[in-house]
Amino acid sequence: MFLSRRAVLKGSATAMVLGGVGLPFVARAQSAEFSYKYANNLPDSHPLNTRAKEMAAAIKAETDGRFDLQIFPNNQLGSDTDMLSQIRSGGIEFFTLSGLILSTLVSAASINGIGFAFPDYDTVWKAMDGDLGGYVRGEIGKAGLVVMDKIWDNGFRQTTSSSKPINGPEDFKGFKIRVPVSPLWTSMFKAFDAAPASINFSEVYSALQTKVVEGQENPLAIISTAKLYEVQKFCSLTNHMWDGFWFLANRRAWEAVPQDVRTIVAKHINAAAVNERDDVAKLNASLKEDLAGKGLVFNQPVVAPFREKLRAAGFYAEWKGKYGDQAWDLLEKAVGKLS
Ligand code: X2X
Repeated sequence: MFLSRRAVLKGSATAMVLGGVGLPFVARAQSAEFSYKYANNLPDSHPLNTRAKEMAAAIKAETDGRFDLQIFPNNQLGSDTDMLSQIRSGGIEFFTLSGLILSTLVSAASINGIGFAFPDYDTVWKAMDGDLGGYVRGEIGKAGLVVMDKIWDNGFRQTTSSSKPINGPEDFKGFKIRVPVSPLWTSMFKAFDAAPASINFSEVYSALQTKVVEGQENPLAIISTAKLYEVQKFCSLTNHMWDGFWFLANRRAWEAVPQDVRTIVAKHINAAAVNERDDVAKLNASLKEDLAGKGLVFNQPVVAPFREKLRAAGFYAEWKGKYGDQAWDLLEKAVGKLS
């Protein structure tokens, strides 16, 4: 922040001089008062980044160039673990992170990822735009980060593998599966008697390619845009959890922005989130056929035995205890009784 403001001051001094010699476009290009970085872990072609680019242009236009949002997709600025520490220190100003990974800092933030909790998107958006999401955002705020109101869609997660399809919970036994860095993910796949390995998304393609792990789980939009189908054979539509990205801001950087500009920035970020939800839903409808055409073999397992296995392993009881009654009640109010 300090450096970029200094650069802005220097920039406008230069621009004043250059402006006199007939290079007005230099003055325009350097006139942003706030030049903030937004980093994320997804490929450039994922709807999250397509909508982010649109949103950055809308913010620039409506702030008359005062606010310039620079997007760094695809782990260009590091893994999720790196970026989480950068958003806390102010090295980056904005970052989208799965609530499940954010739970390494804010324990309540993984609650939407409880296995088989959400039956469909209607239930997801009602909860995340309603009381459950409000509760989680409150907890994120207490941890010193700013969070935008609307969560972005990652999606319902499916299981891919290079070795075998997953037809029932017994197929997870001993299965070497990559999971993101989050206690909830590890706990859930341990409850299935799988062998989960915590690996940041930046390393997933190569971990699958070199067979460090047999499989991974992600929504179809990621399996497609990150080209995981190139290094996986089977896709089992397990729909085992719903995952979304919270749009986070470094508090000091956010509070340095005047209120009128903040209102514009937040408005466009939240609008982009709502559009991105739509894009991902539409993609999901067409991707199964598309990915099958690329050689991925699909199967649709029955869900009830997976849920039963988690229940029998004490998974729901354990996490109810960890989140506490208040949070768990909000989850059950949204999705029905779980344990
Ligand atoms: O790391 C993953 O698998 C991803 C991209 O889905 C998340 O950000 C949780």
